[in-house]
Amino acid sequence: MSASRIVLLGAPGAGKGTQAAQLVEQLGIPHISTGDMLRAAVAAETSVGLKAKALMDAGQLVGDDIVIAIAEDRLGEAKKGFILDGFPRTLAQAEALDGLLEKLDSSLDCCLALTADTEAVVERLLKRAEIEGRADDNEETIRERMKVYGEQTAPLLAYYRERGLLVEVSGMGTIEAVLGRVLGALDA
Ligand code: B4P
Repeated sequence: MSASRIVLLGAPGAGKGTQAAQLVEQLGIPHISTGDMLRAAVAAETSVGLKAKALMDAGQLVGDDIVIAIAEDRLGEAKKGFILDGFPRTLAQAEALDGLLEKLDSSLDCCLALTADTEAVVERLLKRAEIEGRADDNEETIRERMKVYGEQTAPLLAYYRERGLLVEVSGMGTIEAVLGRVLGALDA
C-alpha cells in the first residue's frame, strides 16, 4: 500500500510546495502547508499574522506554539491522510506532531526529504521573486532561511532516519523528473 501520511522535508526552494501540489492531485489527500497558512494569516492581518509577519520577512521561523496550533487544527480534519509541507521545522515541532498523531490514533508513514544544491535553490527562489514578489524571496533573506534550515530543520533528517521513516529523493532536475522519483519512492 502506498504512503498517505507524509511529511515533506527540504531546504527553502527544494520543491516542497511544488511537489506537494502534484501529490495532492495524484493521491487525493489534503495538502497542509504551514507557510501558506501563515501567509494567509498575514494577508488577513489576524493576530497570528501580525506576530508572524516580521519573522517571516526576516527569514526566521515563527514560534513553535503558533505553528503547532495551526497544524493541529488542520490535522484533526485530515482523516484519510495528509501531505505536511513545511511542518515540522524544528525538533520541538516534530515531537509535538508525534503527540498530535498519537492523540488521533494515527502515525506517519514516511518523511520524504527533497535534497537540493544550495546555489540552484537560491536561483529558483530569486526567479520566483520576479514572478510572485514574495517578501522573503530576496537574496539576503533567502541566505538567512538556508542558515536557519541548516541549524534548526536539518537535524530532523536524523530524527526520522532513526525512526526508519526517512526517504531521501533528489529535488534537482525538472519538476516532472522530481515527481517521477517521488512517486517511485512512495510506491504510488
Ligand atoms: P514555506 O512557505 O514553507 O517556504 P519555502 O521553504 O520557501 O518552500 P516553498 O514550498 O514555498 O517553495 P518550493 O521549494 O516548492 O515557508 C515560508 C516561511 O514561513 C518560513 O521561512 C517561516 O518563516 C514560515 N514557516 C513556515 N512553516 C513554518 C514552521 N513549521 N515553523 C516555523 N515557521 C514556519 O519552490 C520554490 C521555487 O522553486 C518555486 O518558484 C518553484 O516553482 C521552483 N521549483 C520547484 N521545483 C523546481 C524544479 N524541479 N525546477 C525548477 N524550479 C523549481
